[in-house]
Amino acid sequence: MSPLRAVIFDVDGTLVDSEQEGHRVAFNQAFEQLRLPDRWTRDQYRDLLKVAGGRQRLVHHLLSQGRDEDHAEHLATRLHQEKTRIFRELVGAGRVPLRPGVGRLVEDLRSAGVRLFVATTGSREWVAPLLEGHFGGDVFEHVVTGSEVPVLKPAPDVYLRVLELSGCEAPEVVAVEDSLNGLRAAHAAGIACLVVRNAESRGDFTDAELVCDGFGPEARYLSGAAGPAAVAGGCVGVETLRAVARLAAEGARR
Ligand code: XBP
Ligand code: MG
Repeated sequence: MSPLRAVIFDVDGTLVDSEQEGHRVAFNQAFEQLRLPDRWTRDQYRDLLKVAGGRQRLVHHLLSQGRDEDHAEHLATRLHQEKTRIFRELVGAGRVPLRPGVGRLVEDLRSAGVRLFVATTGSREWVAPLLEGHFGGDVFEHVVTGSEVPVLKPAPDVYLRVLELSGCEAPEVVAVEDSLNGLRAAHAAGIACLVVRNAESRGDFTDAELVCDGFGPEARYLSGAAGPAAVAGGCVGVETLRAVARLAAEGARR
């Protein structure tokens, strides 16, 4: 019997292609609304993604612009409230699409009886309507967002909270991520991780149990002990996640 009991999905960059045409657009519109000259280019934003959490990303940017800490914290709060409002509108307008192939994977996992959860750094104000819009209300048993945990990825808090809520043990679970912060958070919680890289993914993913470059027919094996057979046929499927789970189970037995 497969040891795969549950899969925990990251949101930004994993379930949805949300960063460059979504969050970055919302951040730039928030700068404009507050009459600030800052605008993030694609390259700047890709580099800023190493800072998890939109509000923390703003603090990092504002400090780098020479603002003092109190001013940066106060301004980041105002900017992030405005950005979140704008991003919710983008979600409502259908401007934050699923990544190709991930909707099929979610359905296949659900049909196979695998329990589904979400662990994201994103804010609940937009995560809830985004998941409702794409999946309805009964696909993910629990959704833990950056609004509910004291410390964001790469800290394990959001994943540990899902383990607590689900009653699952780490070796029975596989995380699906797109970023180094996400991989580190999953591993810090003792959870094996499939990384599905996207155009914004940067860093060394060598430690991941499996790395590929898409969910759909174009998916290519890139690295990981699960091996190329785990992505045979060019799709990330239930058997892909089961191959990662077997690795985790073997690791737990050592
Ligand atoms: C990615 C993030 C988020 C988004 C912005 O989260 O770091 O902060 O970039 O969303 P994940 P907020 O990949 O873990 O879903 O502005 O709401 O933080
Ligand atoms: Mg992500």
